[in-house]
Amino acid sequence: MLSFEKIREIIEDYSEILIVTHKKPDGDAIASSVAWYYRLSEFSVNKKISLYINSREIPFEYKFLTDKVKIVQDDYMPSSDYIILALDTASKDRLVLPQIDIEKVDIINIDHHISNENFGRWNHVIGNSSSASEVTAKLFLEHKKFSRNEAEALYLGILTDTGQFSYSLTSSETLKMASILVEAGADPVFISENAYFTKSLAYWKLLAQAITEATKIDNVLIFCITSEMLIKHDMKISDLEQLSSYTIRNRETELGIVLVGMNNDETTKCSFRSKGRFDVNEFARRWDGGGHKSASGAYIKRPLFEVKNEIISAVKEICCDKMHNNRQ
Ligand SMILES: [Mn+2]
Repeated sequence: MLSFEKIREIIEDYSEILIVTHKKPDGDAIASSVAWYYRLSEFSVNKKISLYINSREIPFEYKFLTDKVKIVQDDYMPSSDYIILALDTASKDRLVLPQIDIEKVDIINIDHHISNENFGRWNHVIGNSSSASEVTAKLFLEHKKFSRNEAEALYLGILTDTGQFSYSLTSSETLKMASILVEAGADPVFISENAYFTKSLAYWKLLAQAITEATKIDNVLIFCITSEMLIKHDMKISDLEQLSSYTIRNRETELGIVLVGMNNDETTKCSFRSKGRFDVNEFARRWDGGGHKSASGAYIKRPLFEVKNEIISAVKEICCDKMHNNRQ
């Protein structure tokens, strides 16, 4: 475990800090990265602070955060003497970087995934924390109060990773931190409007089709989004952020699954959501994925319909039995 002071000591030995996060960044990934960018830019004036997020993958609803900061391009080359600060990323292969050789770089790994592989030279992983943004907020408070920009970013990260304070990792600590962030200038109305009320009608039409065509097995609901559906509704994969949360927002579902076909359905992105009684981190591990007990995911390099059949079999064999047993 690291303290803010320790992180400060570590980065003293480098002339540049490159902040990075995971593929298909969600609200928490973007928010925690942006917050670190603000904090380090402020006190490390003699160092270069660079932020890299694949700009093509930033969901529309979080652009209000990234529009205010400078993000380096894909062909960016850091100075010879730099360190990576990785946020919200469970394993090294999930990191998205500009064109650099990660094997030669020191990494500080700050995260909250219980599946985190501690891939950094230094690791600060709090597995029971709601979000990388909450982990970050606690570290920042050891140093000093939040600026308004930091507070806005971190509130957004906590809000989205807790499903608007509804998932099981929402603790009294989380809510206290949200309160401190609001006191520091985060505007809950403005942030919620951006994060949740800016979806296009095309998004809702896609969701309607996904619900209409969903597969339901006992208390498991599976949405299947094909590449063709994305084209039909003129949507990108990055527009689908939060879609998986709709699978469990009804009283019939305990476990929700969203399968998205990528590259013409040749590869499959899986998201798993649970109301908390079923461990989806464990479930995702069957396909080398991971995450949290109530939210996890996996990328499977096989066609969508092959994966769908396999997941349906797994659901039939294991999930239903397990949930029946849990209820007894
Ligand atoms: Mn997160």
